Amino acid sequence: MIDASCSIKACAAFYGDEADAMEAYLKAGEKRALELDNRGPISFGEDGKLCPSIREAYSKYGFYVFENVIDDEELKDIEEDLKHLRTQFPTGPESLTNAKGEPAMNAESKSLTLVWSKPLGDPLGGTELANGRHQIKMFEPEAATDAPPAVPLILLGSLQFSDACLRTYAHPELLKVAENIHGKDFAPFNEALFIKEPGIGAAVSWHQDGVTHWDNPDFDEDIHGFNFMVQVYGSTAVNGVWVVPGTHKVGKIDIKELVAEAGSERLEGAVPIVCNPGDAIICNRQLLHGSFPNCGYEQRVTVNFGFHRRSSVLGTQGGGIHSESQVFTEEIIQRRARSIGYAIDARKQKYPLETPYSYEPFESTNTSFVWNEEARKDLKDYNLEDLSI
Ligand SMILES: O=C(O)CCC(=O)C(=O)O
Repeated sequence: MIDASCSIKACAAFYGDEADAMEAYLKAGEKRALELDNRGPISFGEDGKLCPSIREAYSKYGFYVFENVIDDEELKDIEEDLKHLRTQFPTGPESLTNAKGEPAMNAESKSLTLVWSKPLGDPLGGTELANGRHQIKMFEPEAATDAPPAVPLILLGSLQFSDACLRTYAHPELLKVAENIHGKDFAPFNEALFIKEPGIGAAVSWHQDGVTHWDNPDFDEDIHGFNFMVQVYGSTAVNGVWVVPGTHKVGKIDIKELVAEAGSERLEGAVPIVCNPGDAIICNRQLLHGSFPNCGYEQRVTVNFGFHRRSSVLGTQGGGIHSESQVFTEEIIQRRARSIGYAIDARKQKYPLETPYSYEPFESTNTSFVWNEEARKDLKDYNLEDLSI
């Protein structure tokens, strides 16, 4: 595991009078996280079912760390792709060109593609953005004077910008996990990168992701789906997502009350997701989670992609966070699922010896996809139809 002890000290120092409390919180959380019985390789029984102990631990805690999912070759592929993608970023939130003055990767996008923040800021906390689900503002430490004025925190619709992320999206074992949790006709949700550079990476205030089904009479722990969080550089107590285990089962949480009870944003019982490069976390979208600004020395980039149970989205009025609110019809879901079809073929082209995942909604309708230049055009702005619930 990454040794984050220097980062923990450095991070705590940003918290002034509360430095000691922050250091103790980070250390205790890291220790508790490593004591949980919710990590190990992805494992299926002969019947193709996810190993029951994994399913039980995921259900108990609301997250599970799948270790060593992405091998070194694929990790390198992602790293190189992301390195290139960075050179295509606009120079700032208002810019349409990259550092070389060329059109930025999102210059012609109609959909929202980049969420920016001031360095070490918390752009969503305490605002009405995203349906006000980030109820409190996290402490925003002072970044170094030479930090850039704005830093990218979230890149949305990532599959149209990174072939490597597209290929990882079709990782056969991860899609088999999705099938186990949500059934063979599981539906997509959205895809994003979370970018947390050391010394500048912004916070994502405590929140639960779901917005539409809290009062649904059929409410259950899986009704708002889950995200896979593939870690490119690993994840630590300082730069990682923190979660409050078990909160995915209790309904909508009053976060302000929890903060008042804790006396600070250091929520009681929370643990960081601590893991190595190449690990992939499954994280329930109802789980209370968030991340502190990255005041440490290690970077984190999460390749995020989520899936839903089809019945959670079919006929549902979208939550309007990741896309304009509309009722999700079978046609919209099928069209949005082309990302899965293109990804499976893109992966097949790169890893011809691997057995590709077979997605039942395409098999049963005899639908096939080829990843080529036409397909690339077809994926442009695909995230306008993210199945946001
Ligand atoms: O990666 C992070 O810091 C936050 C992730 C998150 O909030 C999410 O995936 O919903």
